[in-house]
Amino acid sequence: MFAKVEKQSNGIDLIKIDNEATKIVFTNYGARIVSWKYDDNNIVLGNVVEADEFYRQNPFYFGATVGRYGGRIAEAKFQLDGKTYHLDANDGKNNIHGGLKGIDKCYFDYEILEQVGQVKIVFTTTIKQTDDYFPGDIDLEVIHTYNVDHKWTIEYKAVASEKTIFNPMNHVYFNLNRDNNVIDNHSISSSKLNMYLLDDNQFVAKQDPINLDSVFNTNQIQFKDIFNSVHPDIKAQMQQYGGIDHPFEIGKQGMKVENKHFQLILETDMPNVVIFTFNDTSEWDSDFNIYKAHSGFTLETQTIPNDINLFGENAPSILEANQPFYSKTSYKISEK
Ligand code: G6D
Repeated sequence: MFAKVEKQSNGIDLIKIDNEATKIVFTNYGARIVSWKYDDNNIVLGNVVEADEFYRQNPFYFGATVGRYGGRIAEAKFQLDGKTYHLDANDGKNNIHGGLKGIDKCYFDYEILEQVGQVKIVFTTTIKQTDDYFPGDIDLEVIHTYNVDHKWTIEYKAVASEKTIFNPMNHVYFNLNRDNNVIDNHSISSSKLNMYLLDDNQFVAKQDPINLDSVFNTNQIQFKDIFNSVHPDIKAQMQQYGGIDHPFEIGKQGMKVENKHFQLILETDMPNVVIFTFNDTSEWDSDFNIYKAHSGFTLETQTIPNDINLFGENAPSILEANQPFYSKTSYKISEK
């Protein structure tokens, strides 16, 4: 296993890791994953051109580290300790993915550590309250590790200078199909698969999620079963959103996504996973936008979006001043 750095223009470096059957590429721009291949199969979207110009202009956040707050925040505001914070409204009147100066657009410093059986890239930056209008600055490390078992692990380590909210995640889109055709045929499973319903503004409506295993009477559910469900609540959500863009509660052991050829195992210590099936691809007017709806799916490990407005002082995303934050998520790919 080895890593090599390829310099691009615009200050973008590509860090390419070769592990025989699989190859994975990261960049300092947004501490993001650029490409992941199993033999010649693209496992993630956004890897058609491994070059700088592609990643700088892309509204889908391909592979980016997203934050400081991963999900939407209603009306771009929240209260903490009696003070109201006003954020960038970059999704209609809401805030999404950390706002206009989210960390997906940040150039991270980095160090590569080649270790026995793995390569580690430690990306560092400071998130400034003067950039994103959340309280406090945050010293952040995003550590990507790739190992001989074709397992990609992301660790987040952070310390905030003031009490704030912090909910980082990675916005990679997967597609395990060899022909990269739509992901409707992929199935998901976990010891628990509960889906939260959304209101008309894309926020969690009811705090009791639907148990999908009992709706579908199986513990292996294909995306197309959900897209075409006749269950009245699920059907209404699919009609409204064109697919899945919902927070899930999964079992402690993580979840599995598979098709005929590959399986992907997700493990995380975050409380929820937002699955987004890339429902509307028309937003990006570019020759690079070759994607149709359902070309990929995300597994965004985070708290329930808008938790600060839903749960107030009990929101899991609250981070106290000078207290270390640590979180870990991994994705392991294997051929069947
Ligand atoms: C996130 O949940 C959101 C989507 O609604 C958004 O369109 C996408 O990021 C870019 O997954």
